[in-house]
Amino acid sequence: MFKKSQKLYEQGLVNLVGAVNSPVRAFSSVGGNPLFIKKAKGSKITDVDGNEYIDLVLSYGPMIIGHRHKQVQRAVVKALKNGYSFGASTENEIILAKIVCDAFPEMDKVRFVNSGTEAVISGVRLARAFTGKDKIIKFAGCYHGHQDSLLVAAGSGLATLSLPGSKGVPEGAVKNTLIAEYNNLESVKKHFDEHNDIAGVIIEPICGNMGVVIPQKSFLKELKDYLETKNALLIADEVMTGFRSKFGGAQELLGVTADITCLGKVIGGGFPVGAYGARNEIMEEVAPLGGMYQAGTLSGNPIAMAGGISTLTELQNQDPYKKFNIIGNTIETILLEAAKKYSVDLVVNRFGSMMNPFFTNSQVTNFKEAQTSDIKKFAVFFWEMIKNGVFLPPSQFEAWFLSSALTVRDIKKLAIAVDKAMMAVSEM
Ligand code: KE4
Repeated sequence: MFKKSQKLYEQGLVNLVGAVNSPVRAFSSVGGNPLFIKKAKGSKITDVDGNEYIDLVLSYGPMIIGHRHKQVQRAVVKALKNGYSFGASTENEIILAKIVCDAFPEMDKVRFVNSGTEAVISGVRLARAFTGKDKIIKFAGCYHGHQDSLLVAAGSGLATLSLPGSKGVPEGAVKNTLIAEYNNLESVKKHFDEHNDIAGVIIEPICGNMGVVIPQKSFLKELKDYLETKNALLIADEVMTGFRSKFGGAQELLGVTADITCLGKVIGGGFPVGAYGARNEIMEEVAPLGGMYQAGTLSGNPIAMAGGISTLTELQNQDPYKKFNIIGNTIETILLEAAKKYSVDLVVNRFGSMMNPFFTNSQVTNFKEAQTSDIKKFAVFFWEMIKNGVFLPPSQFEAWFLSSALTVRDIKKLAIAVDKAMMAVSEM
């Protein structure tokens, strides 16, 4: 079933670390070797052995309207005919900037970069530049890309590999990083009682990197109101949530407005685009207007901009968010009913089109509770889903994503796969 993937894996080990370019793709926490993908179209992805899967990874979020959408392909091919990169401004950057700023009420200006990590590096630097303070609070289990100062108590790949932090990050790089507990405002206030140089708090408004963890009802609003009393900024890391649960930010659905918003994934539609944005008085700190420096050779790349413009335009035309809720609710029900049928402890956290199961009987409202999930059960479930034609993120601590290309037939096939996978878990 996976002969060619196995062969490529062995070849990949020669010049690529673990045969991958991002750790989570190594399948470390589910065992076995990584799949190598050949192509994708719509809701499906096909590996090099010709096995086709319903794709709930979507490149960890970007492929929200499905793979190889014809509008995106048309726009990108057209852009390619004008050239690939100029190191100078192009009209596409203005077009995408307007689409993004119009979708975020408090965002007057945006700066494009090449990844979510770059967006967060810049957003954090901007908070420090604007406030003149150094410390940043992050929440255990949230992941904000691989910049030194936030690679502590992080989720996603670090949680997957059970890494407390990263080697190579000097003590000095994290001395200005304070850790709080998601959904626990007191754990934030404690830091303000002890420090008077906190520039802000960075948060995933819906966390997707512990698996999905949802803010309890008034947590974000109370956090923002509290920060205003402390002249500190709220930085919303919407790299994953941006445009995923509404055409704009999850922050708006949660009744809160961040001071700085970081974006990625969907806004590039599979091409490398990150962005950070804020109201004018904050963004005017950024060079060439202000003294906060940030730059990039391929920032605003015209091909990537074409990918982003066409993806967001198609997404806005489709307005699939009601459909996402219906499909998401259906999949949640399928999972819970199968767990009940086979007496498997299972909790499902979902927010719109991002969701995932935890093999635990505890509620999951923070990183500690997420870690009560039985990752051995997850591994068995994962491989059974693969064998039955469903591609999931190979980690308990990642969100599943829905695309608007999913069909009723896909959901029926997924239901059969879930039943078989849950039965396999119950027989462990
Ligand atoms: P990138 O640098 O990977 O584009 O974005 C970093 C990032 C920042 N903020 C949030 C909330 C994110 O989820 C991410 C990246 N997400 C992971 C998946 N959990 C990317 C997949 C990977 O690391 O291979």
